[in-house]
Amino acid sequence: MKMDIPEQVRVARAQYYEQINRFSMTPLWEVLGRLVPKSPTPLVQPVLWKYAELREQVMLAGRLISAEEAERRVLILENPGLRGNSSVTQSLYAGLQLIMPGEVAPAHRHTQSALRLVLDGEGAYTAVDGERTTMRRGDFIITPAWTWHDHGNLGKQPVVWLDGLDIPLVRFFDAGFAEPGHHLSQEVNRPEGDALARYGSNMVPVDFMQATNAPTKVFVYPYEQSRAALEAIARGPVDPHHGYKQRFVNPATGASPMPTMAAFIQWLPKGFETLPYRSTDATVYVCLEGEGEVYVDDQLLQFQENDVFVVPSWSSLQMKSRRRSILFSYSDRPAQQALGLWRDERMVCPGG
Ligand code: 1HN
Repeated sequence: MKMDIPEQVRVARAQYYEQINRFSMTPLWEVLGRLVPKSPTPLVQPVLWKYAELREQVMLAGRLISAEEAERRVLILENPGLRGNSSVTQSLYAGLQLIMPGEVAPAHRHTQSALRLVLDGEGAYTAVDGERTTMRRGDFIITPAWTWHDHGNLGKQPVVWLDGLDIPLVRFFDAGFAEPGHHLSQEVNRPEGDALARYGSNMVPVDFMQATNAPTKVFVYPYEQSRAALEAIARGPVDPHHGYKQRFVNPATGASPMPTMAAFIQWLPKGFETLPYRSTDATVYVCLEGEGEVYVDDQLLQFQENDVFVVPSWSSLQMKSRRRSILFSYSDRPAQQALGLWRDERMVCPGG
């Protein structure tokens, strides 16, 4: 209820606010509506980065600084509503990383969890906990919290991938720790493919038991496998809000691969138009194949291969594929679910 406030009262209140300000106090009633909104009021904006522009700029960085000097040669994708915060959404970070032939990105570990989506080039590897995996386009690779990781490029082409980390979330909790490795590259003590064979083949080692929210030991989800699965699924019935959409899991538990971030991959048939959908997890999308357009509330974004776009919390999302499209996405959904906060809504009619 809005009431007219007499001048005398307004002055008295203003004086009082100044007085309590000196004691580091402030009146709740002036901010209550903003503190407890009826529904999310995100600062995060819908935004799309064209890969052609991203690539051009990150290649320029390749001439200015080495991966070793930079530690990680990355251009951060900052949401226009959150400039200066290294954030793509309130809880998540996104960056475009480049590694040139012959370079290494030195070993380290930190409490932030990271995921990678390989976009461009061949011949690089990521090492996680003593095993290297060759990075191929579309591969979804994870480095869970506090695992040693380093990258290298043994090939002849520049390699570019998207990094997704929970940096703002960890910063929010003031729970960030990091440690440099003892060597530039960590020692390799398992053959390539070992973790995927042991933990990602509908089996686990005989005595293996895992805590429900522990990260998976599978650290690469090869695109070849995800794509083949989508192709098979796309012969069956389609979800009107999502097309054919799958959630990546820790195969030992069914939970998300890491406790703070979920990752998804979806297939939209040519010409398919989704019904609008919204959820409280602001989401970063990457187009792996195809092209199309999305409406984020009233804003139209057109995507092509390797373009990156952001859908804010509780914004209605409607997608239309011009060609058969494959989209990867990630969000903080498991963190929200663990805290009992996550909501979603399948909307019935466009704009409804
Ligand atoms: C990191 O460790 C990587 O390992 C990439 O490639 C981006 C951004 C902030 C902090 C650590 C990587 C990062 C990062």
